[in-house]
Amino acid sequence: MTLKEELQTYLNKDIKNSTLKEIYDALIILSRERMKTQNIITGKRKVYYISAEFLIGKMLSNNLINLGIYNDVKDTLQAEGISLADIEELEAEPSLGNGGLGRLAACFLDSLATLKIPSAGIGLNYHEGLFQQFFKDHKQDEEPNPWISNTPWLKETDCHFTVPFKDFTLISTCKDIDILGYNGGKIPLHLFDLDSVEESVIGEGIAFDKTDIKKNLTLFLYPDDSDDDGRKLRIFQQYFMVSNAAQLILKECTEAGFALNQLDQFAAIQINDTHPSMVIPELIRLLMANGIDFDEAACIVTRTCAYTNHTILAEALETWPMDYLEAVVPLLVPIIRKLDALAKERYTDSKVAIIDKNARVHMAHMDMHFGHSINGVAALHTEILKKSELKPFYDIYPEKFNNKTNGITFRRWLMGCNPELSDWISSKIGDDWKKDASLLSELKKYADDPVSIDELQRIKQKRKVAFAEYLLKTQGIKVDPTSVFDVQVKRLHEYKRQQMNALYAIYKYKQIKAGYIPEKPLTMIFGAKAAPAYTLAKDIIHLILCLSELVNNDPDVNKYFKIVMIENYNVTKAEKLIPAADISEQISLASKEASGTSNMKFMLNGAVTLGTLDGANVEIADLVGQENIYLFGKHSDTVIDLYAKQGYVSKNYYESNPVIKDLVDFIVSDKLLSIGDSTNLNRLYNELLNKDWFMTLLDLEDYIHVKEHMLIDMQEASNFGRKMIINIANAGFFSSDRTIAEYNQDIWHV
Ligand code: 26Q
Repeated sequence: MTLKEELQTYLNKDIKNSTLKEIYDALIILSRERMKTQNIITGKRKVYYISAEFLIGKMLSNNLINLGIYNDVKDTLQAEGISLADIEELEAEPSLGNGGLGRLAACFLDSLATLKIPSAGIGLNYHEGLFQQFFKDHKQDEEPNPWISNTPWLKETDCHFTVPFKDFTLISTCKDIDILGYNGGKIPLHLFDLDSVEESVIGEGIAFDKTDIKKNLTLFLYPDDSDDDGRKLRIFQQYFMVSNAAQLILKECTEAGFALNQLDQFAAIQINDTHPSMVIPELIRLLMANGIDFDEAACIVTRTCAYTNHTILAEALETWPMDYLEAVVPLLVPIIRKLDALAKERYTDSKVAIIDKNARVHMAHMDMHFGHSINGVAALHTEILKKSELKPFYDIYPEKFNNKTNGITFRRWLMGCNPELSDWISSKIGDDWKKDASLLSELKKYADDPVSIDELQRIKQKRKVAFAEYLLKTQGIKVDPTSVFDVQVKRLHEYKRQQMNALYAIYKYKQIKAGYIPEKPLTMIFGAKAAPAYTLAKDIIHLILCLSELVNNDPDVNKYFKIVMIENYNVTKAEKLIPAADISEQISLASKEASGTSNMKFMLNGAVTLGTLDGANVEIADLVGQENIYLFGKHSDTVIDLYAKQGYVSKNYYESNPVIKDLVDFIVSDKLLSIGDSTNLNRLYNELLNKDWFMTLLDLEDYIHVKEHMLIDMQEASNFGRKMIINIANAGFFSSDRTIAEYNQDIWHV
């Protein structure tokens, strides 16, 4: 049977007489049937990747790619005048993540399956996920993000566990999503949930009754933790996740024929940041309940668990007050106290204590004492962990520290989102790069070939036209597809310095107003969600939206310059935008961005990085060479030194540099105040002037200078095209297949 015939059997009619929804449904059945025949990847030893987030994105195209029928499906539909892209619109994007850490977990599952490593992901099935972002009055508005009814991939299972909290126990359910490997085979993503959860407890926006745990437990990812109930709810969620994980792992250990004291021979558990850290005491508790004594249980668990750190920001390293733990998970309290006592017996330095003098439990400290591996996510990040942030731990456990530079799956971030570029690469160097990404380096020989450069730029141009159409359709904003697409998309955080980019936008606006018309028009594109309680992040969004209103409606300016903020930036939008980007903005304050992964996606799609020497940008720069990346700003050691000496005073930069003063003052100019809200704009203005904790003004002048230089270079298309090819040719290192192979070799040994 041909694919067309097969589809028509499921449709019960011709493709051309079917609606998009009918074709979508038929494609889902077809994929599911094929997925059923794929074997679950099994073996003697198994990796469990526990994570609060799995930002997996839509699955249909990805599944078709990994089943090896994507092109066949696309061509079959195309022959009937139907675009697969239109069909994809019908699938909801699972809302199970927030940013880099969650998307990394999703890329890792794809690579685990592709490398045929027996493994499973374990997380929670948030019904409303991360909030949906809307813009209203130039501000972020938050709404629930229901996605489950529009995804066909969640499978019911008959797996249930009993989770004991202080005042009640809950019976879990488990929904699975199959993750396919590129060469066949599949692994499960287990998403634990509760049958009693009720959307009806949600009131205005994303507000809800935080105390009704049975109804709210798996409603939202990262519920507001600005009050006690919110913080406790997060502990409820975390414990629910890890207790289910621990019970499942022990059950599978036994079923695989291992005794529980052989757990470390059967399982390798990766703790994705500190959100799943309570799996350590929970496993010890369960092992003890099975007759293993505490000391032995602690040793077994230490050999089984490994911890990944994703951030250097102290405020993101979770610490929980002991009395919260008493109130939510009292069964863990004696175990955590014993672990703390053991650690204190071994090491007297108070900096490495699990429970500090304020009776707060440092989750990462528990991971580092009672896990066998501690890894950072890019070379610079791991070095900073060793030298400063986690130095006391490096001093006692140097052998535990290792680096695993992040990666991305090329199935989604090239073959799926940019099929034309993918085909072009294959036309140059053959198909083998799809299985061995390092082969992309063979593209280097085309870097000076004018025909290849021209072909590549035509592909980029098509993506830009397509994105411009999408933007018009979805947000009613018209942009010039021949303009430079300058893109910064990531969670909104001061350290990522979207505010610095916004100050550049003010600079450009003023330049054009003063008659300095750019040779090539510029479109600045932002996309970011701010945590709902992060006031300053929301002020920055407000500034960007006000600037967008001002610039896009000024007839002197809008022919040459526009500013767009993508509403509700997510994986689906990233897949459309990243292939269309010319400039990849990676402008975090050096030392603060652990790795970044969008930097890798942009590079792979032929955008050139404008960035600081931070996170994985350092490795990108090493790979492509100085002439193929635009670097600016102070280096991480200078920044770390400034923090240590409290040597940065933003006002000095403001007062001594008239250009900087002029740009910052514009935030509270009449022009902007007539568009925006004076409370928000003044707060941001005062912050930049009087605090500016992430040193925006430190690098602003250099940033403007280098960005202007980059824009001038872009006027010479062939020279810039060379840089694009060199970037793609060097992106192979950033395949998550490489990253996962390293985790396996150094940490998991499966
Ligand atoms: C902590 C405490 C209370 C509430 C929330 C949190 C919290 C939530 C999410 C802390 C951290 C996160 C997410 C962090 C994250 O996404 N980190 C990113 O991880 C990527 C993958 O390693 C890196 O590339 C990025 O550099 C890093 O920012």
